[in-house]
Amino acid sequence: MQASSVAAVSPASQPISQTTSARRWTVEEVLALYEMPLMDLIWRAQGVHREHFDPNAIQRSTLLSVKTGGCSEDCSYCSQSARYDTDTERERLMPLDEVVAAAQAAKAKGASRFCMGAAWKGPKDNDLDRVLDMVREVKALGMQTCVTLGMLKDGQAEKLKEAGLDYYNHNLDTDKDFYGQVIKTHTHDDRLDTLDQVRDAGINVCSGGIIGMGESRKNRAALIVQLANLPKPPESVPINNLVPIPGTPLADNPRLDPFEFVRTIAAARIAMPTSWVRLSAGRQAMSDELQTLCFLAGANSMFYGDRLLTTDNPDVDRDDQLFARLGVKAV
Ligand code: SAM
Ligand code: DTB
Ligand code: SF4
Repeated sequence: MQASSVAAVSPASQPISQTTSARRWTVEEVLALYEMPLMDLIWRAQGVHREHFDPNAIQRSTLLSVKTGGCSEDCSYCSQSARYDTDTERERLMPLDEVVAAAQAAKAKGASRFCMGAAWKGPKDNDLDRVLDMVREVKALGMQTCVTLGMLKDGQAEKLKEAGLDYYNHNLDTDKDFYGQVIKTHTHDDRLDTLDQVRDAGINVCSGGIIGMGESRKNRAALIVQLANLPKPPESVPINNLVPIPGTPLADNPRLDPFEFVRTIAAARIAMPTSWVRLSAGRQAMSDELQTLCFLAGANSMFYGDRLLTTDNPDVDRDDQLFARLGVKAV
């Protein structure tokens, strides 16, 4: 097992970027986790979880799509690609005051982090300048800041850091060997390059993936390995269950067994013991009981708010009730 370098409980407000990972995982080792009986796997994941985190605390981030639709990329799952005929309308970059108002509302409802997403291959410098203002203003509200803007060019990560950015979300999304079957307009190596830039700029890394896209269990295990074996594991690891979007190539993909999703959460928890593992897209289609199984398997973060980027998320009342029923506190 990996040696721990953090205190038993790590508050959400404290990035755990000082954590180092000496442990390198192999695909065979993570596959072996997937193949454990589910009860044994959850037991092990919960044990790892309790070594590093308060098991009754869940971090909540609210998402806002600040630039929706019209994206040049061909990601087969995405409602925002200009290449597919989906219900998502193309919109311009949102004005600063509307973004700040949304962040204030999210803070009032109890979100600790505000994550702004843009449907870009990557930001142009003049667009980045406007996002920098958003980061500064949201930070000034006392919230943690996160953006997901696509691939970064030299110097852009440093500007985001100077503006006060806490986290940059950039998912590896799927195993390197499966990537080309889902996305052809950029590569897995392009994603790694941006993650390096974010890391080098001193911004916390948020990187995870999507499951249920037709990948094999081995592909899922390989994705976990590629995340865990980054020079430093991401501080935050979103695990998205595919939200099927009519009009995209993956619209009619067969649904994954929900227990396979739970296994993926558990494998991520065990392979990345000190990372915040986020139960991300797909909660709207999950029962309260399935979400609870994900928390038991080591998920300790989620998106909170009625919308993700272009699709629905459980409304905050349902989430508040679930937290109360479980005796879970938000951090
Ligand atoms: N354009 C930027 C990028 O690709 O990094 C930022 C926005 S993009 C929508 C952020 C992430 O949302 C993707 O990397 C993917 O993991 C997730 N995502 C997008 N559509 C999804 C869907 N239909 N189901 C689950 N996750 C999805
Ligand atoms: C992440 O891993 N999931 C979020 C966030 N990072 C940006 C996005 C989920 C999008 C789900 C589909 C949609 O709403 O468009
Ligand atoms: Fe564009 Fe990001 Fe959607 Fe890919 S996932 S099409 S890069 S918005």
